[in-house]
Amino acid sequence: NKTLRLVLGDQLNSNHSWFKAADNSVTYVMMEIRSETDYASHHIQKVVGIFSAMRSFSKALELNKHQVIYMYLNDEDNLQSFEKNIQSLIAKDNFTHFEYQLPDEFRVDVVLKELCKSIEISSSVIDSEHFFTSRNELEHFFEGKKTFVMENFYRMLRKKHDVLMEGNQPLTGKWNYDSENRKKLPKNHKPTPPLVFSNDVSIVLEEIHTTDIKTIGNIDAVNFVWPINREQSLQLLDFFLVECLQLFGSFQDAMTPNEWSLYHSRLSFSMNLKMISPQEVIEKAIHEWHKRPDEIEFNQLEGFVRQIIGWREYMRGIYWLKMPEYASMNFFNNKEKLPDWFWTGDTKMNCLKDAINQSLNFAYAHHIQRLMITGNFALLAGIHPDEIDAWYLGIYIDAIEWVEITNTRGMSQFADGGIVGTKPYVSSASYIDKMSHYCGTCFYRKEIKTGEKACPFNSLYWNFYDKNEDKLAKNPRIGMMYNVWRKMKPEAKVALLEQAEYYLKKINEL
Ligand code: FAD
Ligand code: DLZ
Ligand code: SF4
Repeated sequence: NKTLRLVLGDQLNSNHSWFKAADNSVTYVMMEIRSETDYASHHIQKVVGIFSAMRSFSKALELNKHQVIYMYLNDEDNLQSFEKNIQSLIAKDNFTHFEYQLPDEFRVDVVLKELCKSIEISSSVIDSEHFFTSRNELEHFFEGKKTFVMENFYRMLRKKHDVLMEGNQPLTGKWNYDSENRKKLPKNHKPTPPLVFSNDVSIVLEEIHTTDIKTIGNIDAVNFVWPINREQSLQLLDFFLVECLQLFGSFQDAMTPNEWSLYHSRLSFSMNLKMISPQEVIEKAIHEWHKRPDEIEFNQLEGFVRQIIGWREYMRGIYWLKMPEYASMNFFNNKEKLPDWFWTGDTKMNCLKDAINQSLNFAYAHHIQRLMITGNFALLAGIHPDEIDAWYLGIYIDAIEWVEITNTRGMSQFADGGIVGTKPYVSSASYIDKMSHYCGTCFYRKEIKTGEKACPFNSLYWNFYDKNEDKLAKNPRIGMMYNVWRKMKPEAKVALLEQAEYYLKKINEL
């Protein structure tokens, strides 16, 4: 009896029931392969981070007496895909049974199901034991409903898992604190510097550089800032709880130049690779709030809990409900290419320059930068959702398709026509100025709509509404915008549309 168990690069969950006790009849396999490095132009920090975390996980398994086959990227017998490597191992080492954990990506799910049909030995699949919800829990919850309101799903999960509840009621009597969580950073406020690691990843980096793998972005190979194992992930969590949680909610939507993470946790990479679990993150956050009730207001805690037990689980559920159709949805029928400067950060638009450059330098941008700077611009400019998805799937260290595509195509681009969001997240310069300190030092002027130096967001914003009137005017949450648009003087409208057209024509020079 010999069992082969596959551990994917985003399944580094040391608390999984598989690893409770070492078993001589079981061998684990982990593999660095081209099918995974090449499905997007990943940020170099993402590939290095995932490989480093995988290597560290396999070493920890070996220390705990598990048998592990680790296939390095450049190993001669590495056939560079899950199915080929597994078929070859089964043939070579006479395994009698194959097991894997439910993958989080639709593509890999299909590959592994096909693989199990093609091999002659028996096979089985087990849960990854990471999420609060199962793959189909959202589908069951919304059965028969026309809309998928995140808030309802979130409340159900708070009740079901007894998170911040008093019997059947939310602790403090209120479910939602969003309205308190929209503050701009005060002018002279100096945010707490982020905890960064100094991992030496030069060996992994050199190995990647010997191949023709295409990557984007920058890296400091001797001071790699991201956590690459469970211990560092827990350190980052502790840092967040002690230093950031008390201001997390207040400044959740705030942006300021040269501060790349503010009071955000940067735990998405650790959680998406399953080095830490959403349960332990939430439990520790609640514990911290109990410990320091005078310092941590409830809105800060609820804002954080909502992102994890709410949005994160919700996006996973939508993904499994709507894939594979979701990946080709294009509600606005957008067709344009991303401007070149999305790959270089070389633009005069201050907000975009800052968000893109920090993404290239850290493989990270916080939520509101992704949504209201890069995402907002891409939607206003009518970029094809495939182009936008490819960019987001590559550039962020936490980008795994289940949570990338639902956020990008859904929340940010409204390409799903309103499954995830009730209206498109678009804005002119006034919102960006309200939430950030970008406009003051920008080449463009936030208050100008047409003519030289007009902020491109202003004309593109009205152009977007004008162009998509047939699809949006009936939306009750947007009707008001159309009243404003219709009441505008015809010459003002023409000037706005001409300005937008001019900017779209020279989009690469913005
Ligand atoms: P924090 O602000 O500290 O939030 C705490 C945690 O809550 C995060 O670690 C994350 O696990 C969870 N969370 C917060 N918002 C969301 C959300 N909208 N959906 C799911 N989980 C959420 N998140 C990814 O993990 N991977 C992606 O590829 C990804 N792509 C995105 C693309 C776009 C266009 C947008 C608008 C959002 C995207 N997000 C993605 C969601 C969110 O921006 C990131 O989870 C967050 O910025 C990660 O940083 P953090 O850990 O510091 O988050
Ligand atoms: C993202 C990624 C990369 C770049 N490389 C690997 C890899 O070499 N081996 C691996 O097992 N996983 C990798 N991953 C993460 C996978 O893409 C992820 O496991 C699938 O998307 C399934 O969710
Ligand atoms: Fe961005 Fe416009 Fe403000 Fe410049 S003026 S930072 S382009 S919103």
